[in-house]
Amino acid sequence: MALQAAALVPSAFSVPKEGKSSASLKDSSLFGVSLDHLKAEFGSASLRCKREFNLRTGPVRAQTAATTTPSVTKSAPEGKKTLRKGSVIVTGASSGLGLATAKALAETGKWHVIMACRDFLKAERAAKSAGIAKENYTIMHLDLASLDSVRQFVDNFRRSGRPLDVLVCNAAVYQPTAKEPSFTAEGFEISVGTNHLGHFLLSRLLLDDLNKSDYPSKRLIIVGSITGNTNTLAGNVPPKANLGDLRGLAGGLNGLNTSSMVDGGSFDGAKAYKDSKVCNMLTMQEFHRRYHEETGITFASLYPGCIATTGLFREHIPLFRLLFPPFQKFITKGFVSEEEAGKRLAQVVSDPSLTKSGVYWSWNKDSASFENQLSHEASDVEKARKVWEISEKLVGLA
Ligand code: LMG
Ligand code: NDP
Ligand code: PMR
Repeated sequence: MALQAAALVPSAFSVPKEGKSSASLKDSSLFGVSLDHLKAEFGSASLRCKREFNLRTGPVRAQTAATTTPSVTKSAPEGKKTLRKGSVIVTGASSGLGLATAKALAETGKWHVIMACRDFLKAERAAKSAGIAKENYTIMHLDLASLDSVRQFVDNFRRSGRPLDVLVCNAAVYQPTAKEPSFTAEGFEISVGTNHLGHFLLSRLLLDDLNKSDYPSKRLIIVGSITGNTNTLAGNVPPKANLGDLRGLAGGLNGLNTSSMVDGGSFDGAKAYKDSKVCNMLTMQEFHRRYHEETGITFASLYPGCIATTGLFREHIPLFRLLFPPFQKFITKGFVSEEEAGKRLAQVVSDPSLTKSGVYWSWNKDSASFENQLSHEASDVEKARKVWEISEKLVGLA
């Protein structure tokens, strides 16, 4: 069960990382062939801001310690004003992209990273072997496949008294070879349950905390992916993401009296993952439309590149795990190292030039960021609203 205490663990030497990334090829082309014809216009999604600011965070349990947000600036010895350390929560920071991002942020000395992980000891070992200095991180238990755990995490975080300046929803599971669905504690199919619903509740609850922050740029980042975007070649590799009319999601994804798939179809683990990423990208935009204007919080998503070496593929067949990295490195040229991908996500967390809200970031071959276009479904305003409304019922916020 949940380890509920936050802990500080000591650091060790840095593990040498891979060399420079060879990431190239924009999302929208392969072998120079443009996929622009597949693109749906981004629409006016990001322009419509509405609703008075109403932070309905649901039945949050008692907050035992008032969040003591230290003043955003402090005086240096010479009387010069310096920015206080930012405080960022990264979910799934025990491996892959999350760990690399935690390391990249911690190394700047400007961030304290709260590593929100389901396996406390794994996270502790990972932080140590990545060489993250102990004063720059705290590990807190979070199992996104349990809504109780999400609520516990929020309580524990608030008790810690730390401010929240940036939240990064990064954790994910991918079950490409599962024949049968598995389920979260509340009985949701595990990919959408963890990747989308767990993060949906987490970010809804923590929005209030983000809003209280006095940091110059407050951000909520939800990691997306190219494979959920059918306006790209990668997004057209079967099975394709498709949320349909959301009948399975509305039914609770329990696989009993309703389908375990969002669109109501039969179970497909690879599709469930891609669907969950579409939910992630739609949620980011819905957050933007509902809350950006009132709160000033930047809501963003991204495709960090194909990080073909991470634990995400742990359940894929061995042949896939063997061939996938060279395939991405030498054929698609979409490969990016964990280190490089971590720097990209760290940019979205802290780069002063990436404050635009409602954006899905990607990177070109020189690792320069650009605002990418989402597929028609992943930018569908009406679908975003419906996913939001159904999700808030499922997680007990409505
Ligand atoms: C499926 O597995 C599951 O069955 C399904 O249940 C679901 O989970 C789904 O999406 C999830 O996955 C699919 C998996 C199984 O397919 C792959 O693994 C395909 C991706 C890997 C492709 C490897 C291609 C081999 C290339 C080797 C390159 C290495 C060296 C590079 C050196 C380059 C030097 C310049 O299938 C398999 O694992 C079996 C493998 C099947 C191979 C299919 C080949 C398709 C390759 C297409 C690439 C196009 C190449 C164009 C070449 C241009 C050259 C310039
Ligand atoms: P990893 O498997 O390396 O990392 C995923 C992390 O999520 C792990 O730390 C894992 O914990 C954690 N996690 C899984 N389930 C839960 C849970 N129930 N509660 C809390 N944490 C959980 O994969 P990546 O680093 O590749 O994936 C990170 C993000 O990047 C994901 O959102 C993924 O969709 C996205 N992405 C990845 C791409 C890639 O090519 N790899 C491409 C595009 C997007 P544990 O260590 O305990 O297993
Ligand atoms: Mg894909 C530009 C080409 C490109 C890119 C950037 C990716 C990224 N992939 C591309 C092309 C292809 N892939 C092609 C041509 C094929 C057929 C051989 C192919 C296959 C493939 C498989 C079987 N690719 C995959 C899989 C997976 O199981 C991965 C997946 O879908 O996970 C959900 C995957 C991925 N390809 C990517 C990326 C980034 C992934 C995985 C991670 C993710 O989206 O989160």
